[in-house]
Amino acid sequence: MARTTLTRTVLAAVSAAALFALGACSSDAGTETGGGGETGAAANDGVITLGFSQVGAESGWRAANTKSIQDTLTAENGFDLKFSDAQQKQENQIQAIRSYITQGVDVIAFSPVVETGWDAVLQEAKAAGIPVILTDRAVDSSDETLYESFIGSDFVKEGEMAGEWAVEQYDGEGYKAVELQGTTGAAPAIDRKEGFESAIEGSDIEIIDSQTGNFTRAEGKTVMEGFLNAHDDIDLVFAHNDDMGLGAIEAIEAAGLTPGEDIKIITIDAVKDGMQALADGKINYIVECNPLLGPDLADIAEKVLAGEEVEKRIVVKDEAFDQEAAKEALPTREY
Ligand code: GYE
Repeated sequence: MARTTLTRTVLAAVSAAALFALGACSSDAGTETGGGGETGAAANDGVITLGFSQVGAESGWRAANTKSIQDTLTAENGFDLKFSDAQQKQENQIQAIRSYITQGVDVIAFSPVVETGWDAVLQEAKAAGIPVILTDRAVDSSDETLYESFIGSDFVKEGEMAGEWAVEQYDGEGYKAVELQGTTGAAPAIDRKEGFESAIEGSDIEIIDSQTGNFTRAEGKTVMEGFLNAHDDIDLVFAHNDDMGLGAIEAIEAAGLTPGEDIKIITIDAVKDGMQALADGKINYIVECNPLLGPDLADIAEKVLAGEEVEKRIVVKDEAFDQEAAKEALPTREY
């Protein structure tokens, strides 16, 4: 298994970029709402003011994602980054986006904590002539003109890869599995669940319990403690991210069992701590989710403001690691 390569798949080449660029005027007071023909970036010494609303700081993946964005969207690279952390609350994200609209930023980017409920605020951004770029997670909206581009992984595929490996390794053993779901309503939680379930269909692996651990280590541990109290026949944990898997490891060890042996563990992300646990034999398999989205975000923001066509969907391709591959990859791992 090799390390991940970032590849792009063009699903729809043309977006409303040109239209938005015309309307994307920037002003300190945020009163110009477009139609004047000059782009915000050009009108503002070439500096792109980008308002980014991050989900939170819930996981190692999120920390690496934030770092990638902050390290890329620098003054040196021509950006004035306004960054806010929503602490996993949709209302905080909506508030941040409204504030970016009021400030008249050139472009807004965000990673939506949950899939639904964005249309109203995105309409406001559109009315103000401010283009929006989605990173990491998708919105569930029937109006694709509300955003320019969505950069992120295929979460259904990630769940499928996890499920396919489980079937390959364990089908025929009658395994009982428990699932630690990500944040309720979040795209990666919905999609990874769907992908995993479809991959194990027809096998004798059975999911006997499934609850959210909100993508955090602490909640992953608590939920796993509950699973261990309720069931004495757990063979496998499928955790929607490494952090919840790491929390599950703590609960399993506290119960006097050996993670990776008595109870097998499959997770998604492949961040450093997860990869270390995989190399140590405590996790059995990890599907990668690449968090280094800063460079793609910078590139798309520049193109949108220059009136160039951008890809409506940029898929970050993910691979996967077993224990041997983790040992090999760890020394040169970026995150
Ligand atoms: O897998 C998890 C994080 O949206 C892909 O969010 C991201 C997920 C990631 O909290 O660790």
